[in-house]
This record gives sequence, structure tokens and C-alpha cells, in this order.
Amino acid sequence: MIKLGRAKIAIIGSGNIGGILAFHATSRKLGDIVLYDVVEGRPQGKSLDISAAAREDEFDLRIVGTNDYGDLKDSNIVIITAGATRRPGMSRDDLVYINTKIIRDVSEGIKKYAPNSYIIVVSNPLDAMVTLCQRYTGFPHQRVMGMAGVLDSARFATFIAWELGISVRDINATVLGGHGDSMVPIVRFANVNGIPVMELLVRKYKGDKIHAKKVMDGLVQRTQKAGGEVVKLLQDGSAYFSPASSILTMVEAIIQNQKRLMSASAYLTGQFGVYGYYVGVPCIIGAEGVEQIVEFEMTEEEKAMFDKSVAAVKNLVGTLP
Ligand code: TXD
Repeated sequence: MIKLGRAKIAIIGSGNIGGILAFHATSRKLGDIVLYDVVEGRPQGKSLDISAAAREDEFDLRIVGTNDYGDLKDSNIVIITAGATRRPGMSRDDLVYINTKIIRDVSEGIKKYAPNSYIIVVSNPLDAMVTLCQRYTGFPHQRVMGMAGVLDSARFATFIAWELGISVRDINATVLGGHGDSMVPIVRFANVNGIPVMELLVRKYKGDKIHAKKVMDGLVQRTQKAGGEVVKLLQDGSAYFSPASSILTMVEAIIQNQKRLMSASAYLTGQFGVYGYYVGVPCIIGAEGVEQIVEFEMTEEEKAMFDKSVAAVKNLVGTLP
């Protein structure tokens, strides 16, 4: 008999991100889904609801809601979205205490029932939680990564697209560093199908370079604070549609061995002068997880911003148990 495999994707945390992620993963026919949560009924309810979308969205996949880690057995990919979210006025770092305990419990469950899986951590504070997840599971670093850079880059691209009045699909933008307010949008790399965004801004503002730079500074700052902007508007939670889409970009890259280059929180062993920390850097993501960390020469200004962001991650990681 031919052994036909189907990916098994486990989502830990069936809240806002977990639910929408499960829905889109099925709509895109990425694999069978297990939705886990500590709250009884929530994963089961969402699974039942998504299952009833199968006929209209034309997918033949199994989606199971559970409160039992045993159902994670043989999962290929596990996405951790469990944890508390920010409220207005809170920083991501304020979540460290409560989410540390959650990541410990979750990591133990994954280690026991899905020991060969690839893990994408989403819970905040992101770089610290990825660090803990790798420590608690003991999985190889390339199998444990964090999603933040894809989202931050997408936000940067969106704001550039609005400013220029050009489709976001043609915008390339890269955000590196820790997933905090000191994250590093790399202005030099921002382009519209190869044409530097800065050049287009200078043209838009009739050669006024000072004004164009001011506009770009505004886009950078808005990107750095974009998560907080959503939190402030929602009042009772944080962004979830765009995080789910960004996670799916990473999941697809792994399942389909796409070897795409994207910004992800990965473990550095000397790259960019950083040893032993998870930080957002350009990575090649494929069937082996983080297959490569892609280095490039930063300008002095970029390096100064990156080092500041890394320092913030180190500070927080230093407080972890
Ligand atoms: O870019 C990024 N990485 C992020 C991260 C972008 C946006 C939000 N980001 C963070 O994701 C956010 O700060 C949170 O830490 C997570 C999850 O956000 P979400 O919006 O999905 O939060 P919800 O809706 O509150 O859902 C969290 C679920 C909820 O159902 C809880 O019951 C569950 O997590 N939960 C647990 N599940 C399993 N195991 C344990 N221990 C547990 N504790 C709570």
C-alpha cells in the first residue's frame, strides 16, 4: 500500500489566534488539526464550528478539539499561542511572569507526546518564550523558532504601501531584532519590486530629502508600536488576524519545504555578533526548520539599533527562571 502522509498540525491555545489559525490552516488544506486548550469546551467548540465549514470551503481534513496532550501524538508542527495577552498600557514584557508558567506546562506536553515536532512559538514576550520553550523541551534549536518578524515586516510593508499608494504585494520590508518596541525595521532594504522606498518617497516629496526621511521615521515608529496600536483600539486583547496569517507563512514554508527567506526568532551562535540568544534575524525556513541564518553587513546605525534591541532581549531573558 502506498503510504500517503498528511501533515498533523497542533495548535496550543485555542483563543483568538489559535481559532483563526486553525480555520485558515484548514481552508488552505495544510493538514489535520489538533486544537488544544486548558479551558474545557473552547477547543471542542471551535473545532466543531470549523468542521462545519468543510463542505463550503471544500476541505477533507480532521479537526479535533481537546484538553488532553495525548492527542498531540505524532504532530509534525506545534504552534504555541497559549498565554495571556496585553491590555492597554501594558508592554509585552509585562506578560513574562504569567506566560513563563504556561510555556513550561505546554513544553512538557509537547516533549512527551510530539518529541519529533517542529515548534513555532507565538506567545509573548516572544523571544523570551521561545528561549524557555527550547530549554524546557530540549529540542534542537533549529526545530524551535518564534514568529514575530514576519508580522512586523508585514506591518512595515502595509504602512509603506499606504504612504505610497501602491499594492502591498509589491513591497519588500524587513524587520529584525527582538519583538519589542526596539525592533529594527531596516529602511535600507525597503523596496517596491527592487526600487528603494526612500527614493520613491524623495520623489513623492519633490526632492525634499529631509521631509522624506521624516515620513520614513514615522513609518518606522508606527511599525514598532503597531501591536500596541491594535491593543489600544481593541481594549480587550491583541492582534490576531495578521498574526495568524504570518504564522501560516511559516507553517507552509516548513510543510512544503519552501526554503523561503523570512525574519524569525532564531538561536544565534555568533551571527551578527550574538551568542546564545533567540533574536529576530533573516532565516531560511524549510522542512528542517531554521535551515540557515542569513547574515549581512549592517550599517553602523542599523547595528546600533540591533544591539539595543538585543540588549533588551538579554535583559528580559536574564530574569527568566
Ligand atoms: O507576533 C506575535 N508573536 C504576537 C504574539 C502577535 C500577537 C499576539 N501575540 C501573543 O500571542 C499574545 O501576547 C499572547 O501571548 C498570545 C496569544 O494571543 P491570543 O490573542 O490568541 O490570546 P487569547 O485569545 O487570550 O488566547 C489565549 C489562549 C486562551 O484560550 C487560553 O485559555 C489559553 O491560551 N491558555 C492555555 N492553553 C493551553 N495551556 C495553557 N497552560 C494555557 N493557558 C492559557
